[in-house]
Amino acid sequence: MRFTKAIVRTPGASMVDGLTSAGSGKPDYAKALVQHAAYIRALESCGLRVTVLPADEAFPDSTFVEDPALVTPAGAIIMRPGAESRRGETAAIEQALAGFFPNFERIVPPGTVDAGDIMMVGDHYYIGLSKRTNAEGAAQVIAILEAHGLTGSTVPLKHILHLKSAAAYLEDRRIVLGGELTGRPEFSGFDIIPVEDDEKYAANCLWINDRVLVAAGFPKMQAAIRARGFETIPLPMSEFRKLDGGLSCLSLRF
Ligand code: CIR
Repeated sequence: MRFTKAIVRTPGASMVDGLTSAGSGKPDYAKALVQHAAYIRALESCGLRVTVLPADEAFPDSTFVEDPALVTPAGAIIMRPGAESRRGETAAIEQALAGFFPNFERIVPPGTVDAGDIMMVGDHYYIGLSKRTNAEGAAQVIAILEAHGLTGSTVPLKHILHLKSAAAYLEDRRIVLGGELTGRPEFSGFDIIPVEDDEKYAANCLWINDRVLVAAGFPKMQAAIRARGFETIPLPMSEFRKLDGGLSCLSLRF
């Protein structure tokens, strides 16, 4: 598969009030803007045309555009975010996607889903059951996928925020797995690239058109991905990490 487009949203100054469990302090907004700009340049260097949405101060976590929508080759699904403070992000993301997708499916109550819990593996979608994504929401996603000839299955999670906090699919059956996902039977048929415990954060890397964006400062992860023949693009992510955000969270790719 090849991606041609991406949507991102500039972080707002209100990001300092974003949700977090990291316990590493508030992000430095000026630094976050610089890191975000580098992220956009990296997407462009992978051949993507990037739509940059303006900061939305009303929603401190709105720079994490991956969560409020799932974009599949069969169309877009508007999520119902698990965190109350993020629910209102969906209206603006739907508006942004309307330029690219003619109609939408929607997750409805009592379902909740953050698309950071959804990992696309070809025509199959793994859906993490987390504090944000409940079984009802996952069942709705699977029903929508199946109506379009795609499939989905669930992966119960214990501690991580989202499925993709600890996993990334690098195409051709290669999958990066760390933390509580290490050794999980759901992924036994894959070519696993393990993440060492002291580099857990780096599991959230991002395959784009045969290059892989990797958080800077994780040399073992970078070496492991390079050893598979990929060119890697290291990106500083410290300020988004303070909000539990990773590389995939910052864009919608299609
Ligand atoms: C949140 O807790 O919702 C944000 N602070 C971080 C979201 C990260 N998104 C992702 O992993 N897909």
